[in-house]
Amino acid sequence: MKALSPEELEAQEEAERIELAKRASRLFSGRVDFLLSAPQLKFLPEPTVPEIAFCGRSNVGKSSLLNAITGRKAIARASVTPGRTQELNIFEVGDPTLFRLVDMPGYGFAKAPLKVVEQWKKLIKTYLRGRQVLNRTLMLVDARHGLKDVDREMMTMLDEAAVSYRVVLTKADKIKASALDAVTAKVAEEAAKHVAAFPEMHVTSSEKGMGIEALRAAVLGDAAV
Ligand SMILES: Nc1nc2c(ncn2[C@@H]2O[C@H](COP(=O)(O)OP(=O)(O)O)[C@@H](O)[C@H]2O)c(=O)[nH]1
Ligand SMILES: [Mg+2]
Repeated sequence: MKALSPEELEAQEEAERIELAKRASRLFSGRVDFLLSAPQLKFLPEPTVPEIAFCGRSNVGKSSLLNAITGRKAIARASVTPGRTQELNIFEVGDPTLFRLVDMPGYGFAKAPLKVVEQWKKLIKTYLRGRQVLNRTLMLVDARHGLKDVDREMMTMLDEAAVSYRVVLTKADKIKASALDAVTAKVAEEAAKHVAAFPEMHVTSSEKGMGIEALRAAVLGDAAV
């Protein structure tokens, strides 16, 4: 077989990217259903298909991003009470189910009692370490705030569990382009020091649809189905 020239290789990669984006858009406009809420690991479904988890601080925009990726208005019920959801919410994509999306409980809300925080950490740690079908995690970071210590702690937890993750900046529409560039560079620089973090960053706005198409394709690629 003849080796491809750099130009041919690039064209081929571009064609693959477009194909993946098309497939992702088709898939997400098909069946996406809420399956269950698991307050404890024993309530999780059988690990029969790959899972992609969404994690981040309360109010970072997890539910909104899930809605945007799946193109639904309220599948993940963008919550009004920060930190109320202390459960793993599972969604299924495809018919028959090809993979699952897992909305993880948010962290970093100020008023949570220590006991709740400890329970949260235990649930998340056990899930991250033990879930063999977990293919990738999306680590959401509010573009206005950048990384907080609770995010760093989460990233270290992911590093230790050897779960690779994509850093996704959310609410990009809320700040100026120059500020967004600065935050993106700063977060990317710090993410580069985490072994399990992807070098590629995602800058998104669920509100404006920015970065959603690319993230959708990335999620499908990560699910590897
Ligand atoms: N302007 C803007 N607001 C957003 C965006 N994503 C989420 N929000 C708002 O941020 C708040 C928290 O969002 P939610 O998805 O419930 O966060 P969660 O707690 O992480 O699930 C809600 O008021 C959303 O409307 C975004 O991309 N742009
Ligand atoms: Mg939510």
